[in-house]
Amino acid sequence: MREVISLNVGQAGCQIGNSCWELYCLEHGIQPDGYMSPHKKSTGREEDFSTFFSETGSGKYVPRAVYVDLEPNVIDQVRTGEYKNLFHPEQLINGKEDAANNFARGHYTVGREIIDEVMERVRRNAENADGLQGFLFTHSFGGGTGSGFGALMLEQLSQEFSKKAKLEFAVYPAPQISTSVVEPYNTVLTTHTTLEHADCTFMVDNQAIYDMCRRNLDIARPHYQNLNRLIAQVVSSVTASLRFDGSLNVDLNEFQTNLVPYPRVHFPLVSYAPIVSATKAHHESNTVAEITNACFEPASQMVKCDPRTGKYMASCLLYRGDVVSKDVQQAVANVKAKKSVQMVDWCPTGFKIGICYEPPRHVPGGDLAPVNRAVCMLSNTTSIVDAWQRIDEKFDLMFNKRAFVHWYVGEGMEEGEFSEAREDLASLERDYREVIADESFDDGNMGEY
Ligand SMILES: Nc1nc2c(ncn2[C@@H]2O[C@H](COP(=O)(O)OP(=O)(O)OP(=O)(O)O)[C@@H](O)[C@H]2O)c(=O)[nH]1
Ligand SMILES: [Mg+2]
Repeated sequence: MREVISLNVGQAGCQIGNSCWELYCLEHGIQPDGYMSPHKKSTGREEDFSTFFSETGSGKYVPRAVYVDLEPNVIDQVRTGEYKNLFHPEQLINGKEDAANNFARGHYTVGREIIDEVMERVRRNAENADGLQGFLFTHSFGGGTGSGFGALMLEQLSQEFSKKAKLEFAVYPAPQISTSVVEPYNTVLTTHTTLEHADCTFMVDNQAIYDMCRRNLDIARPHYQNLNRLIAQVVSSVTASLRFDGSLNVDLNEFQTNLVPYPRVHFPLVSYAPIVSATKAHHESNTVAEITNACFEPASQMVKCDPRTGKYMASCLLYRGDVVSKDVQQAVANVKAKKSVQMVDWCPTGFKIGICYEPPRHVPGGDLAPVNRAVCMLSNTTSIVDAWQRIDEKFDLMFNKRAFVHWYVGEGMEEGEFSEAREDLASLERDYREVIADESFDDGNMGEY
């Protein structure tokens, strides 16, 4: 059971998808036209193309992916862009008009018109896989299509493919970069609707990524592509063990089992290191110890929150590249000695380690320096509740005045759905708080490695 189907929904979902496929193609030596690069050197490593690509009779590799947007622009750019021949035209689906930042349009009205066609394409991709492992969903929480149509798809996927893993990467809205004021509404509504349908959700906070681009990569005014290429490195790290060999491979199901102690508490915090520009790269030695340490710095986190104020329920460190187990053990021991990392009392298992030998791939023209090793940390920490609290407060400010609610009611939603969704998010916040309700905070309790 290996294959994974990527579902890229709405503008953010599709554009992040573009950066991911650009990177996967580089990693696997596949050209933008879908054929294997003639220069692809045999690395002697075991690779599994079939996880993410299907091979046609003519030797072309086609992404196991479906792109959907309710309007044509973003997908037209794929159709005419450098990777236009990589995809089969049937994988790229768009409607005529977008969801206008409105969850209700994506979920109930405009989205309904296209959902059957989309599910049909997903089904066809699923039939094309021998042992489908699951789905990797990318979308924004804040867009009308990403939130509303994304939720509609996840509901249907959960009915039809209840046994398959559903992992999502979701763009958490940032006020400075956001395109609309109602993103907190869409975020709360989509989270409520999908809470039971997604197994594990990795949030990427645009503000956090934006700050990394400015601070670490010296990009004065980052564009979406700068953000997306960074996000793609993270998505690639999370999925590398499914595609490449390593001494300690952690597969999709293993992640979930380790990271999700209760079904609703499924939003691990992602950290990544090193994030360093080419110009600064030769000042860094980038040892296993350094990149491990960096994961515990707030500047490496994909979501702004303070893990020192919470407790860890689980943590996975996924290394890739030139990394040996001995160095990892040493690095983790050092972190233990120095940092105050608190594990919950009832789950003292410490860190799960994955090592994949494939190093991160440099994207030509990209911002990140070429490096020979990197690490991605996934930790289920109670401090991520900060992110929910922030969005809930913004929701309340508007909803107390019933501001903008008429746009949703105009698409057939009832005000009661807002209250119900908000109630559910309040209970999600409580779920996180209860995890540590009766525990004391003592120093150095970090469990066993
Ligand atoms: N990281 C990242 N965020 C994006 C990108 N495009 C849009 N966003 C963010 O996504 C949110 C807006 O959602 P979109 O994905 O553009 O909206 P959509 O899903 O196309 O929905 P509608 O256009 O309303 O139908 C805002 O928070 C944007 O900042 C992107 O390429 N990368
Ligand atoms: Mg859009």
